[in-house]
Amino acid sequence: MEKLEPLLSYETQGFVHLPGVLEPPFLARLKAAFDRAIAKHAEKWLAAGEAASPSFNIPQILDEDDVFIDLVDLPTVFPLLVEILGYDIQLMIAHARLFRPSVTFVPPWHSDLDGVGGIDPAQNPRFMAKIHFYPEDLTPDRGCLAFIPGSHRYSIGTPRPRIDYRQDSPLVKKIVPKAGDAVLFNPHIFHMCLDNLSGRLRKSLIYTYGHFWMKNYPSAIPTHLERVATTHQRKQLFGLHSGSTGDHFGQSLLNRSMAKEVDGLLESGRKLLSKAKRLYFIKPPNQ
Ligand SMILES: O=C(O)CCC(=O)C(=O)O
Repeated sequence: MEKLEPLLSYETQGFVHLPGVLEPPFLARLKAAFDRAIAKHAEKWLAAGEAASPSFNIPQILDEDDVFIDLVDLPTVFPLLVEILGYDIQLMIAHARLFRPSVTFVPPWHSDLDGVGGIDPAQNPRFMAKIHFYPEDLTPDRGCLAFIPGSHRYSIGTPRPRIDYRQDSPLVKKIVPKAGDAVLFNPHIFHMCLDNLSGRLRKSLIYTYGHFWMKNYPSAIPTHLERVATTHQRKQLFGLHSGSTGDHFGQSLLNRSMAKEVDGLLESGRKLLSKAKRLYFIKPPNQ
C-alpha cells in the first residue's frame, strides 16, 4: 500500500477513507462469519425492534471466527497503522456492531478521548487510532460516519461544535463507504455516526489500536490465545509480551524483526568465516 497519501490525510484531516482494503475472498469470509455471529447472538435484539437500543455489539467477536483475528493485522492496512502508532502497537478494543434504523446513538460531534487524563491527545496525534470496516455498501442515509476535518487538534475540553448534523455544512465531511472499505481516524477528532434512516441494518467492525503499555479491553483479547496468537506480531497485538522482554515500554515489533536481521547477518558471517578458513588455513590433502 502507498502510505504517504493516507498518512497525510490522517495527519492533516484526522481521518482517511481507505477504499477496497478487504479483498473479495476475504470480504466473502467476513460477511459469512458476521452473519453467523448475528444469527447466534443478536436474534433477541433484532426481534425487539424499536424497543431495543439502537445499536448492539456482538460480544467477544474475536472468538467467533478466525476471520476476525485475521482482520487485526490485515496487510492492506496494518503498515499504515504501524506508521501512525509505531512498533509497540496493540489492539485495544474490537467490536462487531449492528445499528438498526434509528436516529444516531452517539453524541453529535464527540471526541472519544475527552475523558483521558495525563496526556493531551491534541498534542499526541499518535496516541490511538480507530478503524471501521464495512462488509456492505452504505447509502448516505445508512448511519455513515461524519467528521469535522482538522478538529483532532483541539485540546481536551474544547466545547463540541453546535453544527446541526442533519444539515449539509462545508465544515463537515461525511463518508459513504462501499463494501470492503475502511475508515481510519484519530479518535480525538469531532465525529459521529449519522442517523440510520435507510430502513436497513448497518453492520460494521470497529477495531481500536493504541500502544503496548496501555490497558487493553477484554474484547481485544481472544479466549484461545495459544491457538490464535501464533506470531510475534499477533502476540503483541493481543497484549502478550514477547519472550525477550517483560517491559511494557520496551515491547516492539521492530526488535524481533531486527533480531531476525541480526541472526541473518551472524549466519552469513559464520559462513564467510568457515569459507575463509577452508581457503586459507585448511590445506587440501594432496598438497
Ligand atoms: O459508527 C458507529 O458505530 C459509532 C461512531 C463513533 O462515534 C465512534 O466510533 O466513536
